[in-house]
Amino acid sequence: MKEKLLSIKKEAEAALRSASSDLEELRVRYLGKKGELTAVTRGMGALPPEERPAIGALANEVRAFIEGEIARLKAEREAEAKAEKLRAERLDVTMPARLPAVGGRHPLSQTQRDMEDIFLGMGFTIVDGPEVELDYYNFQALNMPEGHPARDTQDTFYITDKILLRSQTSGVQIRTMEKTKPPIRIISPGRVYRSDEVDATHSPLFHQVEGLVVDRGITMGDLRGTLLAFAKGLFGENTRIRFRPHHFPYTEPSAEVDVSCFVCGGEGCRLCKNEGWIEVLGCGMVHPNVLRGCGIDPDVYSGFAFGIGIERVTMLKYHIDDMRLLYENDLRFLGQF
Ligand code: 2U9
Repeated sequence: MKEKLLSIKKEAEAALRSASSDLEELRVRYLGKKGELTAVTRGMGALPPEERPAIGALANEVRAFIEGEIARLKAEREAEAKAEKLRAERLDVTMPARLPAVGGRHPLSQTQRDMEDIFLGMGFTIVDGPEVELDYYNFQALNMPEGHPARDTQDTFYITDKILLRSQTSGVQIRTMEKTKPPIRIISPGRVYRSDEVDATHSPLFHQVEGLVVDRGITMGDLRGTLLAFAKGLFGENTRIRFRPHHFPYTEPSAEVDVSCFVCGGEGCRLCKNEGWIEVLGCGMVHPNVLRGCGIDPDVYSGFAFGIGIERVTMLKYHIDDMRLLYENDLRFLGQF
């Protein structure tokens, strides 16, 4: 029996030592209720009583040895697995963070916001309106009756003979005048459409900010002061403006407005083509027919209006020489703003 116990010990030791050994399986095989060691100790009853203590002690020693080996190997394997897990999941917390790619505002949106901020600062309210517009609000109410030559030059996208894509945001101002009594001080930024061929300075879809002020006693002096404040706000405190006579059907008198070149200050340079001045907007005193058509008495009230192309201002400010760059959304271009 002694030999049997020693051979179990030897065999178990060899089995446990193999790296691929299944510890639980070996525990069951040697120590389990039906295990080899248990079978031997069960047979101890058949031994002469004087041999039992020595064999019992040896059996206990073998059991303790196998139990100890299993516990030791188990702990060793667990420690190894934990070390391996730590190695695999190692984090270098000192590594610089990968910053998320943050978008920026499109230069057209930026210019529109800059312009809005300037007019908001002067007490204007921003008003919105439909891009699909009635002929009445785009032309008729603006002193351009059917057959008026200005209708042809505007090359409008018609949807039906009475519905069109607005070619200016003026319908917004007409609706405001119909609905509210003066004083009125509004701007209407937004998308407009004209059937133009695409080139470096034209697009069938572009953006403008139009403005309208109506009250008692509004004069061209108010128009000039407002536009000077706008020009200084957008192009810099030293900016000067000049008016050149022009014609629009909806304003009388009308003017085009130049700003002193913000690159050379008026000396003459590439941007202003040596003129010293750059054209940026159109404006005028609201035509009496337009006021009357909206139920505002032109003998009591007067007003001024202006229109500014957002693309044109953006291209000037950021020295962009081709309008198409503003619509292609190439991130290499947009990333520069
Ligand atoms: C009402 C009455 C008058 C708006 C005006 C202009 C002059 C003008 C152009 C600027 C560049 C259009 O985007 S652009 O091509 N606009 O020159 N716009 S006066 O006049 C109005 C508007 C509304 C009721």
